[in-house]
Amino acid sequence: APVGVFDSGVGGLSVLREIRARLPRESLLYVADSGHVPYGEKSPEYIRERCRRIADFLLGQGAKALVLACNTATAAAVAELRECHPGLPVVGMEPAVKPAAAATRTGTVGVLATTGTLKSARFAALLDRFAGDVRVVTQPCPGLVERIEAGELDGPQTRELLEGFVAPLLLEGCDTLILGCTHYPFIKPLLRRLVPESISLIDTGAAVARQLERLLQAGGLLAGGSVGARFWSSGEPAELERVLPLLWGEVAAVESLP
Ligand code: DGN
Repeated sequence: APVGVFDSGVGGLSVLREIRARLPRESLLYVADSGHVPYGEKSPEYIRERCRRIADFLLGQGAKALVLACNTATAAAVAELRECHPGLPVVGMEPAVKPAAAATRTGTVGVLATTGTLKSARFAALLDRFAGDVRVVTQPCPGLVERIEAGELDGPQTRELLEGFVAPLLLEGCDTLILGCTHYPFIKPLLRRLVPESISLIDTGAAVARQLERLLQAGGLLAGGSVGARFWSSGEPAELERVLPLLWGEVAAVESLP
């Protein structure tokens, strides 16, 4: 049986890549909710409704586990999805506060994420639990997801936008930046060029792939052979098809999400 992965758009492909690298024998289903992107400024109720529908679709396709490859969706909906589907492995994203707090030398950590993630109770709980004495400076990044959705990972507009978000974090003395949205690993090369070499950049995709592996293993659910990925979009399938070679590294057909 396949693993179902979804995001508001193309961001979750950064997580899907980590899953492919870690678990190459799993077959993968991916839903981009591109007809409703971005989630960042939407209400938690709206996001929960979208997650419910997409989860039902993926389970209808035979998914044996779900990955919410979106920090914003996880903050709003992971608890409810786990409640509705007891026994189903459900993996969510969260900004990597714990590893960042362990890594910082200046004692100040910056978090780049969507407004929805930063405002969530889940994020507040994460800080309570793991920030300790470390000062955490948050930076919402409205507009950045839209640039990445368009496949503009390196253009002047994306660069200018990102510079504006990062400059205050550097002024605050952050030496560690958390990429708290699954879209952002795609602009990591650009970000790397914009900040001094001494700044660490931390994201969560690889840890999520490891967590998925642990859950599949524990449930005796690891696949033994089938490979490949299938893609759906709630927006324009041709748009996702256009950016897949760049973001997924392969050409693939995209179906319309029913
Ligand atoms: N990729 C999503 C995240 O990780 O938060 C959010 C993107 C969005 O829809 N704003």
